[in-house]
Amino acid sequence: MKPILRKNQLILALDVTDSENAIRIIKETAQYVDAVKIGYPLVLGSGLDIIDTISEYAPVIADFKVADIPNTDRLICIQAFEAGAGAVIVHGFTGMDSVSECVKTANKYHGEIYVVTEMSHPGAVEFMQPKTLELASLAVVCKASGVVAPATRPERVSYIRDIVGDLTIISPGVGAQGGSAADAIKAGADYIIVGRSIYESKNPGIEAEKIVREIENCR
Ligand code: OMP
Repeated sequence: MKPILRKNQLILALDVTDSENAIRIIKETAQYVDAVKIGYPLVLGSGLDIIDTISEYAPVIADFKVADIPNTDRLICIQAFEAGAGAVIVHGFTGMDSVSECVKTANKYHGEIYVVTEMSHPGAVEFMQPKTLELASLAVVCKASGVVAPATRPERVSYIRDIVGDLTIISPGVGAQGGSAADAIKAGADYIIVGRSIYESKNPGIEAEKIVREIENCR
């Protein structure tokens, strides 16, 4: 995969379900995004081959939130990397053996693993937030490339930054979920993940450019 360069600091969450729409949106936004995050909506809607198609425009992060026993995790990660993904998002609550297996598999493909720490939605405070320290620490111990941290709570991005040191932080929750790109970047996120504000917009390219300018202005 092409390396994810810290250029625009924007990752597009391409959560549409049909390939035609997905290709239209990435064509309009490719110049503004550093990577595209593809998850279950698009893969289940249009097949795993969409990863390869989209990776012609930008590196792909497969958001499969892998959360199983090590062997099943390994099999899922192999499918994602073989399909052309450069990175896979995994859950950490399954424990060190599961996350380590994902990292080991990623290393064979020169790929990356991102571990979810605290999610961006309100329900994340129920069970995840009390374990953020452990989940973020696990990412460090397992030598993951980075973590996912909530742009909806910039103070938690700062907290997570202190735990993970120089690991990459990718941060969803901007726009539709109420978070601000500038606040998350100032709090220590390396990349902002944005979905609906871009792909539901009449002009995804203009919307993506607007977010990139906002990030530039807060550097
Ligand atoms: P929008 O809310 O439409 O901008 O999309 C956010 C994207 O980030 C979606 O693909 C979510 O599945 C994803 N996401 C979160 O919103 N919150 C999280 O805590 C973690 C993720 C993720 O792992 O990407």
